[in-house]
Amino acid sequence: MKTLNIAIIGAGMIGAAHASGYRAHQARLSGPDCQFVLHTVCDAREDAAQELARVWGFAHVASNWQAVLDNPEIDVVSVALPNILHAEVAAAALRAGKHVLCEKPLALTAAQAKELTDLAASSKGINGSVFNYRRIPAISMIKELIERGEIGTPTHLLVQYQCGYAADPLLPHSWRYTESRAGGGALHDIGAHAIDIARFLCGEITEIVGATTDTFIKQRYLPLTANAGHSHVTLSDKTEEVDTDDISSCVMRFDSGCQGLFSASRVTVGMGNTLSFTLTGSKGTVLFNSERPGEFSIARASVEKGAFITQANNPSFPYLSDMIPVPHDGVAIGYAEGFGFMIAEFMQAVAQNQPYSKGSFADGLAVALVLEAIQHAARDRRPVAINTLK
Ligand code: SOE
Repeated sequence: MKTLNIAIIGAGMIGAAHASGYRAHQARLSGPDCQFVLHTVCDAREDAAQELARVWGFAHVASNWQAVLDNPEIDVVSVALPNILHAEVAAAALRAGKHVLCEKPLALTAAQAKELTDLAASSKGINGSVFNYRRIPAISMIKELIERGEIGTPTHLLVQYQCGYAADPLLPHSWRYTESRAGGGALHDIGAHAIDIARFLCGEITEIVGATTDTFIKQRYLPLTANAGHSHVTLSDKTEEVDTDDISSCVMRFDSGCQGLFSASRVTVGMGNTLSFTLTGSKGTVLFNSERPGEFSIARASVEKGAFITQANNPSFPYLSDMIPVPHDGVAIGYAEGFGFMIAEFMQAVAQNQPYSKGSFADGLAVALVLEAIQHAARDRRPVAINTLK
């Protein structure tokens, strides 16, 4: 029997989402041929690693990621570290022969993402980028409806990711507010998901026609103690410059001819964590908002005279009938389940030694190219064709 030992590198806010996903699907995906083991949580802050391991039932803790990669027992690695470490640790994990699921953004720059994707193509490990929103059942259902031609040819996508986590000027400075450590701000942290969803629903983006990226809180106080996620801690009296965007927006074109309008904000008070879109097709329109993740609305010219109909929490949506304990009409699911469905698909790909297609490093690279094109378009105030960056 094959044993697949899992390690999570990074015990911060998103490391917990990885841990919960592996925990949720470990037993179900283990069988007579293959056994998944929750092996190690690694973090430079050993107490954080200890706590995450305790809560989700991982057997070991470590504080040095290189030692985890050197351990021949480890087969599967989740990279859940600050952005600056994604490419370095993912590359080292691939070279060590591991299967790698890496957080978004895949790298700080498109060039780094390309190097990593090339390495992945010649490595034996399976590679995956964290694009969990594709696995929200309502979004997967919308994708199926588009493929079935229910809304005709997509002509316009308005996609937004709005958060309020950075709206408070007293939130401490951290790696998220420095381009050399984060790649970008709202654009890379949450915009990456929105761009992935745009590609998932409407295909390749070919051009950023125009863009603007702005920082509204230009200085933040340095913290006196370590902080993870978006937590408030005691502040020092020293400030440091913020050089990553609080809000980014662009107009974009898709290969299909569809037109796109994108915005990502981390300073929108009242919006905790909201990904939303309106997709217009030649025969209908679809609406989605992640604050109601189980539902979407659709209007079709040919049905009910084009009136909107809302479909919610229906076991006919992808993932719901076979992945949750209560696949019943009206039983709602949320962020953690969708994240877990992504982890489960990655585990399945690893168990079967099959490429993981719905969000590979190649998708991470495609998103990195679009993020960089938005930055160039904003800085130079000009249109940027994506293929000029390749
Ligand atoms: C930002 O608040 C954040 O934690 C992102 O970094 C994650 O990628 C997103 O899934 C949830 O929100």
